[in-house]
Amino acid sequence: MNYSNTVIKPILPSKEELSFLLHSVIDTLLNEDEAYRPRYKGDVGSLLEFKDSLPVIIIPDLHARFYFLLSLLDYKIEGETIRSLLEQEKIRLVFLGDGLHTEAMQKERWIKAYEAFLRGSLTNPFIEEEMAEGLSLMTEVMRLKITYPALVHFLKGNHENILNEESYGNRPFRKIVMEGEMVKAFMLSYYGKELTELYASFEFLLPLFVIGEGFLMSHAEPAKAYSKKELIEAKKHPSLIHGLTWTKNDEVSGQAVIKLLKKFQRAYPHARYYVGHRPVEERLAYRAGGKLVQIHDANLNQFVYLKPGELFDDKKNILVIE
Ligand SMILES: [Mn+2]
Repeated sequence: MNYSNTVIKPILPSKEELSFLLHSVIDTLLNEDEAYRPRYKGDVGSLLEFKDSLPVIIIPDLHARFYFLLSLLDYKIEGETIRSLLEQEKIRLVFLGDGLHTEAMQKERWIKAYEAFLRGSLTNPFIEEEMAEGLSLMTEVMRLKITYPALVHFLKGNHENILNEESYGNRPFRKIVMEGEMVKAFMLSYYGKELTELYASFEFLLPLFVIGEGFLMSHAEPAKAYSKKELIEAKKHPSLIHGLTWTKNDEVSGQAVIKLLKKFQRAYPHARYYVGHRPVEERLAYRAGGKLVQIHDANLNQFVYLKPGELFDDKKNILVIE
């Protein structure tokens, strides 16, 4: 089903709705089951470890593609929608992060929003439309997380930085115009300081790394072969947050991927490491000698569907929503 042709239109969540969802999702994230999200000194860790045989859906960077998420939930696998499979606890969803900021497809709108921003208009119709798409998407992600805490996981990407700050492993962001600064200004002006900071707390609580049966994941290619302890305690180490969310193509050798697979996937010699972050042309790209699979194609609404232990085949395991 293609929702962009229907009447469902993204709208900005009200302050009350955003506040309610943020408080609920923060509570959910703070109380995740230690069976898959180990803690340290009472704090929630940044590592997710799944030891069951549930099939997994890996969703690359959404970048405010609200209709992609709606279509994904209605996508049928072996005759059942993903939403129905979630209700039956038969599937797990892992989002690779980067929920906000539309990309090149909305270049014109970003430029108009920037012109208004330069004139001092922080909440102009262009940024409002942009944020309606981004926040409709993220509030739906929050609802999913609250409803299916053990089955829906959203990893922190470099765009999970609503305050556009340069601390805690974050870096300010700009691509087409000054997206990071404009979104921060919009949030402060439209929702106020308290809600914007609450959104930042939600982002900070997101996990960073996934170990499953036959797969590893993080938003970006890992800069180093971190230990399990480091991954659990990642929030204590800004360099580690940065090293899992910001790595550029060819910035690192790919050795970390190979070492991490050896360390955490002893039982699965064909295991792969899945990331989003850097856009790819034509569905996917392989790095690290074929061990790293990059799946963020901004022009396609695609995802990976994988059964634990299954050998990844890019012709079979990457599904595209038409
Ligand atoms: Mn990214």
